[in-house]
Amino acid sequence: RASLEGLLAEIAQGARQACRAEPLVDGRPGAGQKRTLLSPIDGTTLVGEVTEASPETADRAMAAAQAGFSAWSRTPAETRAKALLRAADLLEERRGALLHLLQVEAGKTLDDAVSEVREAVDFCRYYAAQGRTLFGEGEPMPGPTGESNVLRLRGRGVFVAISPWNFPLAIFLGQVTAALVAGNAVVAKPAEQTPLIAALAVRILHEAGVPASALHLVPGDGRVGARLVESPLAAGVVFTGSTEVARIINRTLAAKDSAIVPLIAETGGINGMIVDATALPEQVADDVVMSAFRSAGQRCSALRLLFVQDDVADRMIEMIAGSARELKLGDPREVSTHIGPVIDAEAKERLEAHVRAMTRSAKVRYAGEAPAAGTYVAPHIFELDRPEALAEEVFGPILHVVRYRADRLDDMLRAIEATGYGLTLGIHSRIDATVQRIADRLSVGNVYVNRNMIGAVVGVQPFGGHGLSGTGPKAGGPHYLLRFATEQTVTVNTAAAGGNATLIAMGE
Ligand code: UN1
Repeated sequence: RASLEGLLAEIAQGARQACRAEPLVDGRPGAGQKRTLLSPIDGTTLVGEVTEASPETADRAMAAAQAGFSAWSRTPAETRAKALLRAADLLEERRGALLHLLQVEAGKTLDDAVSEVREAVDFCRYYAAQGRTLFGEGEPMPGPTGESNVLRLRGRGVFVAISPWNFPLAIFLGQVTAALVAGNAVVAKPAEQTPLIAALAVRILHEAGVPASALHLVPGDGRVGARLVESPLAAGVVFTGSTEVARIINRTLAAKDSAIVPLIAETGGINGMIVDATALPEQVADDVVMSAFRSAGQRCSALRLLFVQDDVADRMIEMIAGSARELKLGDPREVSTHIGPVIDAEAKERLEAHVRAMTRSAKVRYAGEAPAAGTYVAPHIFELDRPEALAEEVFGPILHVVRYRADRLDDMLRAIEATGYGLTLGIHSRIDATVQRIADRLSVGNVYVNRNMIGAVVGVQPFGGHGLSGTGPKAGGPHYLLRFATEQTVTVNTAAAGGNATLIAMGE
């Protein structure tokens, strides 16, 4: 109770800060078009104002980053890591303002907002720890006498970071800090729906010691993103968002004459969960509701397609619907709220069109109710005849259920595979052999057994998938930073006149 009151007081205090986002090129405001941002909570409350970068501002940011790269890439990895650690401390100090923005700009519940600040802090600390070992002096390689060989990792150049609105702080910072600690200069474009929290995160990183010449911000929509990706100065792109946009970025990069530019993409999923007859019903109900409806289903990890063994299907579905009925939908600033709004009117329309189509073609097993004002979408559970009836990722609080016969489990696994996605998978079973067989059979990135399937923890459950779900490597895992770097081997003939042995001390 006392800590909850403290938290609410922190948020009230944080809410007093003026909210503005503008392009930041070398730390100075850049030109662009102004736009006001209204909260998804009610569609009318003014959250703040954003200046969206003009094409010229985007170009200037790329050029400034290119200039800033040389000094930042030669800054010792230890110094770069320290800036991230300082940023983590500042994020904790400014938690109130961050929570406030997560709630009013992104519509997050208090639980979701608190977890997100935690995740952002974790990313900073984790990548700092990884970065200081990976990007140090370089690794001596074995070789013949009279020669020294060192392999070292270095930044690629200007990294373009394009991030989503569903984790506007954690994923924004995860991308940016990974690129920075690896020695890249960064031009970051946050989602057009959530530029304010990104702007605050950039101010924090600058204050923490990341030079303004190494980190530039360009708010705007897809046109700004396209401009950055098309730039001949882009040495790498890190993107989280839809599969469709990842494809466009891929094509743009593939057409470049200047270089082969890598893309690190984390995209969507039609994530499945398999529940067999041995699963514990109460546990299943809790985990399904959490996985499908928390964050209003707006997580790429969320459960979309639930497979329940037919012997227990009716009982399970009734229990799940019963748990869903307990969920409180509404203003996310109220502590008792479980589900807040979806991000904007466009998302609401798209989701409601899906609900209408499913209501016609499938069996409605649960239909919730949503407040009229703001962009709320009522949670729904539909029962489908066959898994193929869900053909695309539906990014909201809508769950689809299919019942299967035990001897047809393989057909279900094939259906999951046939979606082409491979992000998260849930399994509820008390038979080890079943769990093992399913996990072995499906090539998905994150498998969760007898628990919910969202909320991957940095450094604990590295997150990311394959196929249509992304390129890997996994965010928050030990291999992530490697993709942000190039490798250089330096071979020195130490037997040559005078010996150049000093060159091998890669202190730079
Ligand atoms: C996303 O929705 O883009 O596991 C990523 C989770 C989060 C990641 C979601 N850590 O739910």
